[in-house]
Amino acid sequence: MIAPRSVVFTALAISVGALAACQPADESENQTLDEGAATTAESGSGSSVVEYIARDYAFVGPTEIASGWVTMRMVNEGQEHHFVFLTLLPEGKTIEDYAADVGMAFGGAWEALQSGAVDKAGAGAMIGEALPEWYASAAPMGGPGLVAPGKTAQATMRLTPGNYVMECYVKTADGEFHTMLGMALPLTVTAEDSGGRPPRADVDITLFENTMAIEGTPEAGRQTMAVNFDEHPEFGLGNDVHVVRLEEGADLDEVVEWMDWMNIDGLRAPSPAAFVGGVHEMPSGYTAFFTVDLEPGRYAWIAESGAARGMVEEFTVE
Ligand SMILES: [Cu+2]
Repeated sequence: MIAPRSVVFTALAISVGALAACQPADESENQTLDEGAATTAESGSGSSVVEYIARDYAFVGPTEIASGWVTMRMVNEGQEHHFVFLTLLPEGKTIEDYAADVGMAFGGAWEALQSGAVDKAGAGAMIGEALPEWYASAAPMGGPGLVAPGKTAQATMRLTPGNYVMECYVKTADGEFHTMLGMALPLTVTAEDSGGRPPRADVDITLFENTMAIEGTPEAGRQTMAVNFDEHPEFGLGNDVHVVRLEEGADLDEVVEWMDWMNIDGLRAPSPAAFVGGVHEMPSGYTAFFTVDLEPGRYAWIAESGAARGMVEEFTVE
């Protein structure tokens, strides 16, 4: 049984049918990674690595950064899981417009879901109706994935200049989106190039039409994954990849259920397992990277609402 299309989108990731129209003209450059350069994310100029601290509930860090390859590192000093979801706003739109128009659309649907007034399909339809037309020209631009308290998430993206919103829409135990409690920060990406280079990847992941193709086996220690976004969704956005550690007795089905914010307990504290990082979705044709520290044990690659559609795969680190 295939869920109605309106159900399957991640929060703040709906109705971006015109995504192709807002991709940068030099998008093809992005696909040519410099395989010969034995660089790491850290070896570019200082400005290519930007650090944020996530607290319950705020991001602390720069609100203006250089463009090009940028490594965003987020130290989670809070008591709950956090992430950064980056949205490139259309010209002339601000974080205030985003909060008022987009935040309200999701907030309203979430209230209706919680009260039982609508099911997930109904909530999806509500969001579709409430979102402003301009949101179709916004673009998801990655950002470090879910990470447990005390851990650091790191993702590397190629960012074009413009006005962005950084946000975390994990929910508190009371069911409030962190976004609404202060985890939304305006970010200006300037025309100045960061001088950063894409890192070399240990594992290559390609997302295509709700599938996850994984090449390579992660080893213990620091590992970098390349994520190729090859999806061409007709409506809505593509998927993302997060890494969750499965301690003895962890129930992967429970984690899958948790990944969908439209579930009452979805993305809501406490999380059923500890995440170690990942990267959020980008437009089709982009490649992003994320770096994680892996200890021997059982893990899974998992997408957000895509998890329920089978975008989840266990792996073991020896
Ligand atoms: Cu958060």
